[in-house]
Amino acid sequence: MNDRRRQWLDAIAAAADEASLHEVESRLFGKKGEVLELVRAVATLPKEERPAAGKAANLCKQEVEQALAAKKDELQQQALQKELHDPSFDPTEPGPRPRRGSLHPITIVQNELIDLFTSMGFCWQDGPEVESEYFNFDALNIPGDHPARESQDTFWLNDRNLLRTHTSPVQVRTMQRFTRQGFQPPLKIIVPGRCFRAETVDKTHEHTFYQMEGLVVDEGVSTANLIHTMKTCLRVILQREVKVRLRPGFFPFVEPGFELDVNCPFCQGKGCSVCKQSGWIEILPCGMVHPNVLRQGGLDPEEYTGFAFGMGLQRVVMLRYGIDDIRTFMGGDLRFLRQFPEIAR
Ligand code: FA5
Repeated sequence: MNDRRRQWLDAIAAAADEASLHEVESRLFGKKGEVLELVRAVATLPKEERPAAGKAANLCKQEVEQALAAKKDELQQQALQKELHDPSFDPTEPGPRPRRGSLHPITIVQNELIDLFTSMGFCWQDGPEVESEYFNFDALNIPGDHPARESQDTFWLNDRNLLRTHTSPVQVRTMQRFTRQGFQPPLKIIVPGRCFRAETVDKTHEHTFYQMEGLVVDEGVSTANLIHTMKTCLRVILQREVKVRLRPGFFPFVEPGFELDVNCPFCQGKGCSVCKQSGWIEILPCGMVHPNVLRQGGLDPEEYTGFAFGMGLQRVVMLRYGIDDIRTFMGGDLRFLRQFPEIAR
């Protein structure tokens, strides 16, 4: 054992740098390391020899371990000294800068939409996330027993307030404030914001998600205005020319109501797994503002008409970047977030 101990200590002493020391360490202490084999071999000796041999093997192991640790220290110090005395090394130079982080993709698209709509004369409005039953449902022409209330599974709070299920309540809030202050249309607003529904989370549904509401009220506003605005918005956000189609859709606060579909950008309408072979992706519920909603807002539906839309922001972001699972947005995985451009310095 003494010979081998000597050999091991010599091998440690002879290591010229950290890499070769690491090699020696693996040879001695790796899975089939020589030092560990020595300790294990004690068990194969006759019973009466084991205590003495075990003690000697452990002492030897300790000595080799200590020599290894001391050599590691020495080599690290040497490497540091070498670096410090390298004439090209400037200790006053700033270290590598930490990443500044990137905006969340929902924020990126939300900001672009705000820029786009404000450039078209829309004004950005906000509203409370804890909303009253009146603004979330009643003011939007959704009667108490209407099944539409159930289709948006609501997180109720104990005082008949709720977590808003959509951004549409800000339509009536804004119209009321606007008319109370004595203004008359045109009125053009967008409302980006967080919404909440008691939904089972899956690839396309979250309990907390983002919408962007839009509302335009003026004399003579028509479906043609709605289609033009939506096409412009989708072209800018999806960064390509888009074909759209309107299908009837039911929402009590619009009449007529539509589901606006966009020609599938992944297959150019030929049919693929993303669009479920239909060639179209449902992206934007919208419609002409219901007369009762205009009345709730203090406006005369004989005089004014309007359109409204409620875009699911995550869905637009998923289409834009080809993301196929909504849960990645809030999953907290930095590898996902780092794919988006770093914030400029
Ligand atoms: C509404 O919320 C209506 N307020 C939209 C509207 C506004 C219609 C104005 C007409 C006029 P809907 O429940 O379909 O509609 O939701 C709108 C969009 O929000 C959906 O197309 C979808 O993109 C998104 N959305 C709805 N529920 C979820 C959810 N659980 N997770 C993620 N996105 C959702």
